[in-house]
Amino acid sequence: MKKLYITTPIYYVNANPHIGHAYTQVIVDILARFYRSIGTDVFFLTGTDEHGEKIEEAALAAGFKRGEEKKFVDGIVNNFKKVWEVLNIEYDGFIRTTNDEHKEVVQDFLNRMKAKGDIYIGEYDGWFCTPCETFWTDTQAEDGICPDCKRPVERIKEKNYFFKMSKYQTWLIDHINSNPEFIMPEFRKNEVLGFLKENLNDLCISRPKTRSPWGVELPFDKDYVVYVWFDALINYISGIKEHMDKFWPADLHVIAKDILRHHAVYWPIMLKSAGYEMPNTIFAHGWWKMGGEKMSKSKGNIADPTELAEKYGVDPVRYFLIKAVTLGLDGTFSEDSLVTIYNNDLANDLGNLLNRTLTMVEKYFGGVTPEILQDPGCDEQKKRSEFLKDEVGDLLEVVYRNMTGKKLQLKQVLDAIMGAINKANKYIEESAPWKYSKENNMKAVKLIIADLLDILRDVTIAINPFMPATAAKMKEQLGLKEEDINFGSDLDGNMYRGKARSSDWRRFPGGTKVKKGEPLFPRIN
Ligand code: ME8
Repeated sequence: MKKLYITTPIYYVNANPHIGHAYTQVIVDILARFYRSIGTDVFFLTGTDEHGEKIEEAALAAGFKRGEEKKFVDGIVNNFKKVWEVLNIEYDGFIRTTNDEHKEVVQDFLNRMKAKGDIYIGEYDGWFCTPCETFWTDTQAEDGICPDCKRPVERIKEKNYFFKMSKYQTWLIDHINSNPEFIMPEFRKNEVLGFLKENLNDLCISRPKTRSPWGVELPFDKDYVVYVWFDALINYISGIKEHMDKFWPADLHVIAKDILRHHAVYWPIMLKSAGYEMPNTIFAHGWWKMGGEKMSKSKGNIADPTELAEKYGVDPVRYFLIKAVTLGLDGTFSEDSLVTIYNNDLANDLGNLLNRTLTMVEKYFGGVTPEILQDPGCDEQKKRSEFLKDEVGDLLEVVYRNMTGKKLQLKQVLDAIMGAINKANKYIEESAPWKYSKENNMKAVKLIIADLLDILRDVTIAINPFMPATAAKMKEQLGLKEEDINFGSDLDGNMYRGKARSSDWRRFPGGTKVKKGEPLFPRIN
């Protein structure tokens, strides 16, 4: 793939980010880092959703007056940016819906839809959930309760503008059916198709300024602002306005399941109406829960990513978020499970492998890695290669396949990495290099250490997108150069093509001075 345009949702700025928001950021950051490392031209867009009644209410509640909303949101936006910096999130663009450039794109988009004859004025008589910023019909909001968040909805009756969504329903169903990777995971696609079995209602896309003026003015009626979801979705266009030719259509919109309908129904129809190409994939991950409920700022059952990163380190938090849950499913957050995964995977397995191997390089070879031995006929080597082949020989191949697949099997990548690390630790026990050393069979010791170094190098390459700071430390300790740990190049500077390796897979440079350092992950008791 030559280019990758990948996005996160833009988050509401009514409160500070929690671990649920961090989750999406980390997923997208990992993918962006991986694709950059195989030479793809990546644009990673994130940002903030700053309009709508909900934000206005939060500003007023925080003591700001009408007209001062921007001051309030500026503060929260900075908090978001700080958290992303802490978590080592390397985005290419940050879009704020209060930017003038964004507003212009929204207005242009609406004008295109209007010119197409897809917008009309009518009377809205129905329900509105302010926390979800969503309109509901009588049947959907049974007993005056929002079907999503279960909070009371408000009855609204007013003149508004509508978007003819219904006109595109058949087209959308066809599009979803003929593009099997448009909505992922597959069970979410089926959910959307199920929803599309009912007739789509036209969507109310305006709010009278008399109710709330905090939004983008409708280009064709200055008494109204745009419904905040319309304003928000268009960020995916306004955020790459200067690079549309190169990056549109989006390759991957990563979201959580709560906003699937907006992305898989409203957004494609809006794009179709305004004359844009469709994104390739919308991937909806699950929810982090706490106390049995979705972690959510309005409920207050949240975990703070900055506090966790301070306590356990940034990389362990990134690692935990991916390792603990298969992408697509829900997960229950607890610090206990973070600590368990930290101790098992990072302190015991990964940290130990590096530490033991470097200790042996120091002890047996004065801290300089042994020359690469090319002796595939040697019995010792054959035995060891057999032992290591499955989990280790194909590691980068497995990583490559899972990272580039549309299923986003990131947990499976970490499982494969941990499988290789475990195997390597077992290999140390089974091959017992200290015995060979006692027998003065240094050729065998060299072979074993060279195997271990090669595994460590592959592990460093494979974990780099997940735990960039750890990969950098491993690189330092192993005495490797930046290009050695880049997925896109092997030691010969060739692009990695997923070639499975057999007994001649050693490529760790011999004669390298290692620098054993502090343990990567001290155990937490
Ligand atoms: O919906 N578990 O913003 P938002 C997993 N502004 N992910 C979670 C989560 C949880 N408990 N809580 C939040 C909006 N997220 C709109 C989006 S996009 C054009 C407009 C993540 O602040 C997840 O990515 O409510 C979810 O989709 C997003 O935050 C919702 O953020």
